Amino acid sequence: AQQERTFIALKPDAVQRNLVGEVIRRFEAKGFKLVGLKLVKPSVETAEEHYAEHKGKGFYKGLVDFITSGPVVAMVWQGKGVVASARKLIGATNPLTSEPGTIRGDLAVDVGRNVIHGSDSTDSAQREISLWFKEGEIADWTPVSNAWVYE
Ligand code: DAT
Ligand code: MG
Repeated sequence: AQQERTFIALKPDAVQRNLVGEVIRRFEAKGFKLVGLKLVKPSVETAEEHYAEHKGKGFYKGLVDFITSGPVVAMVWQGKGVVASARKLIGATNPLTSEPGTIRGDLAVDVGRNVIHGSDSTDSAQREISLWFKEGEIADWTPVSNAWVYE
């Protein structure tokens, strides 16, 4: 269960607003393990595949335009229950209704500028990790803090 992985992306607004460190800090402080990290300006093809489930919706084009508008920090985080836990750390999709204490609740206002993406299931996580990362770009390691994070 500690091997569960999720895909997290800091969107172009997060990079522009200098929130990269703040968001990474929250995942580190929680106790999750960073196993993949890169700054990339996504191609339209990658963005469309990433958001394929939303194809046909009114906000799809704007979403693809936005996510491809600048560099994104793509990450893979690993840990017990990390997929669901990351979604809780991130908060609701619309930042106006995200709870305070969540990333979107604390750091964002508009749904089209909501700072961060996180996989919504372990299946989505697998699909998204393989879309954004090659095998050699993910590095597992053993944190010295393991015994103090896990019982
Ligand atoms: P989430 O990012 O919380 O998984 P989602 O998968 O439903 O949310 O949608 C993907 C992104 O699309 C979301 O982060 C912001 C944008 N989006 C979703 N619903 C929207 C809407 N009603 N209007 C504008 N943008 C929207
Ligand atoms: Mg989603």
